[in-house]
Amino acid sequence: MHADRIQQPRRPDAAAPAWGRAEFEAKLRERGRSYHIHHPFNVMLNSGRATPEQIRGWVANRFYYQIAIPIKDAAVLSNCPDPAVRRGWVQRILDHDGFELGGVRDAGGIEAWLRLAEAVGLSRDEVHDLRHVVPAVRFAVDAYVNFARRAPWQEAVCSSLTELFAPEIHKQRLSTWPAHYPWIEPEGLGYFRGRVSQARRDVEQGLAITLDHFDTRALQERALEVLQFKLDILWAMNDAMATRYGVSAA
Ligand code: AHQ
Repeated sequence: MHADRIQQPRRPDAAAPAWGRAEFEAKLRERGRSYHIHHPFNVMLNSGRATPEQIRGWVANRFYYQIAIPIKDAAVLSNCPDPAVRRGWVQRILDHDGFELGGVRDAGGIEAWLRLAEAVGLSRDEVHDLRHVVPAVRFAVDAYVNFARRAPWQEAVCSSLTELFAPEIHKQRLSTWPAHYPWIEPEGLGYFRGRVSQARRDVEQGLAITLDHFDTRALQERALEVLQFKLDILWAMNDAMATRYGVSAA
């Protein structure tokens, strides 16, 4: 995929008529077949075959992705001139960094991830200092943040649409981990519970912007390329963790 290429490659079908809204959304959703829920490392995690070391490795490496999300979302905000869009998008930063507004306090998703880390037997320090993050996870995550900084803000919005498929993976963890991994304190899974509804809310805004902005066939093909770029980032993170921690045979 060349989503990050500055010069747009010529597409043979660019002159074709644009897909209608429903068909374009269906094309986006079809890319779910390469979502990382299907990656062997994730299948191992959610089918109960992971060792504590593999789970701890996944939690510690994914922490780097989690702390990158608000940085990525701030890049989207900094590139977006539309206050109405920013008002919706800023919620994503609060979801992760937490907030204290008008007496309402929420510790945020990054704190919830640290509670997950403690629940799987990691110390906060060893997660915070990123000692376990393998190079290719770091490179994949940095590629996402740098893409959001440089791409048109609508493309960065489109790249977040891997969350079309996220509620399923969060629900899958919630429905399988307690039975497979009784040694993990249940409250450690709180992050996944929160993300089911937050991902759905994210997608409402992100999908509407994407369906509105990418309104020619060439732009729609570009949107699919951008989504595939982000799907590949998630896939590559799993490749890196599989290489470092192994994938226990089915
Ligand atoms: O925990 C996740 C999260 O906060 C986000 C934000 C969103 C984005 O802006 O790209 N994507 C995302 C995702 C999260 N968790 C992943 C998982 O498998 O737990 C899924 C991932 C995504 O689908 O992009």
